[in-house]
Amino acid sequence: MQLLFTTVFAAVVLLGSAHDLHDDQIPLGYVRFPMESTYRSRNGEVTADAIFSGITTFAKLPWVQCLTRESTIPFDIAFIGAPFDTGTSYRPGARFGPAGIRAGSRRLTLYGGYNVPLEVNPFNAGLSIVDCGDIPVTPYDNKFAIQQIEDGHKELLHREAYSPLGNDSVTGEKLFPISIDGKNHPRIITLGGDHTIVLPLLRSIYSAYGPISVIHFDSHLDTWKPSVFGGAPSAQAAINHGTYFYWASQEGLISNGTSIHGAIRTTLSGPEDYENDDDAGFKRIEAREIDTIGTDGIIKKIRETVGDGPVYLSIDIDSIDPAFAPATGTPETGGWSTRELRTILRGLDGLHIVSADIVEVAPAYDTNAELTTMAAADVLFEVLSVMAKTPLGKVMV
Ligand SMILES: [Mn+2]
Repeated sequence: MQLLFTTVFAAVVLLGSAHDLHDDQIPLGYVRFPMESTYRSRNGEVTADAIFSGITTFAKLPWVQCLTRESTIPFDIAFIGAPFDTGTSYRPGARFGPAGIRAGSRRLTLYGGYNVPLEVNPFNAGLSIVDCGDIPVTPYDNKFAIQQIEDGHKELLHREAYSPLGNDSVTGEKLFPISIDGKNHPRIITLGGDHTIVLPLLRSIYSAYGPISVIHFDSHLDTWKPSVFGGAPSAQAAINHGTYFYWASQEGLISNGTSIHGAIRTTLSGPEDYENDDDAGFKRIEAREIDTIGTDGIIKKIRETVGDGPVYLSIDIDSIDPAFAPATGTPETGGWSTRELRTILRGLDGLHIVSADIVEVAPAYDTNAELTTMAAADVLFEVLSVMAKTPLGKVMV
C-alpha cells in the first residue's frame, strides 16, 4: 500500500512538474529581463550567444509571444511580422519577408549596435525592445488576412509603453503623449509582407493617433484607383499593393498635405495619376532628384512637409535600386543606393515617428549574399535609432 501510494504520488508529482515546465517554458531566458542588453560579451569569446547561432529574432532581440501568453510583458518598441503577399501584382514571395529580414539582421549587434552618426545605441538606450514574432495571417482569404493584421497591430499598439515619457531633454519640462487618446503607446515596427498590409496598419494607427502624416519611400505611388490598378474583378481585388493608399485616403486615415512619397520613379498610366496622387494627399520626391538636390535637399523637403506632428513611416525596399536590393516584388531601376536611403532616414532624427514598416522584401529573389535582407535590416537599424532618440511626447503649451 505504501509502495502504491508512493508510486502514484511520484507519478502525480512528475505529471505536475511536466505541466509546470510547459506553463513556465520561456523560449529564451533573457525574455525574463527585457532591459538586459542583447550584447553582453566583452571578451570576444565565441559562445552560444554568438550572432550566427541560436534562434533568429530581429537583431537577436528577445522573442516575446506578445499576442499570446506573454501578452503582459511590456515594451517600448516591438518588431512584428505580417507575412502576407496575396495582394501583389508581379513577383510573389514577400510572405517570407519577416523571416528573411530577421536573418539579414543577425549581424546588427555584432559590435554592440552603437550608431556612430546618430550617436545612440538603440539596443542600450534604456528601452524595452522585443521581437513579437508574426501576426497569424491566412494565405487563403485576403479580406480575413487584412482584418487579422489590423487586429494584431492594434492589440500591440493599444498597450501602455514600458518606459514613462519623462521630460524634454532640452527644457526639462514634462512630456505628454501625442496620441489622440492621451495614452503613451509603444511603437510597432512591422516586417512585411507586400505593401497591402499598410491599409490595416493605418487603420490601427488611426485608432490611436487620428489622421496621420505619412512618409512613404517607394518607387511606386500606391495611390492608384482600383479601376486603374487591378481592381476591376471584385471588391477583394480592389484592395491590393498598388491601391491601399487610395483606400486609406478615402477612409480619412492620411493627413492630407503633410504626407510625402520619396524615391518615386514608376511609369504611369498617364499624367492624371499624379492628379489622383495629389487628391490622396501626397507630395512627391522623384528618385532622380537625388542628382539635383541631394540627400540634404530631400531631407529638407520631407521635414518641411510633415512638420513636428505624429508621423507614420512606410518603406518599400524597392525604393532602393535593385543593384542593392534585388529581392522585391516590383523592382524598378534608377533608385537610391542603400547608403543614400540610410542617410535620408537619419535625416528624420527628431521627428515623432509613431510606428513604421518595411515591405516587399521577397527573399527568394535575393542573391546568396543576402543583399536585400541585409539592406532591409540595416535600414530598420536607422529607423530604430531615430525612434530611440525621440520620445513620443510633447510639452504642453
Ligand atoms: Mn513599390
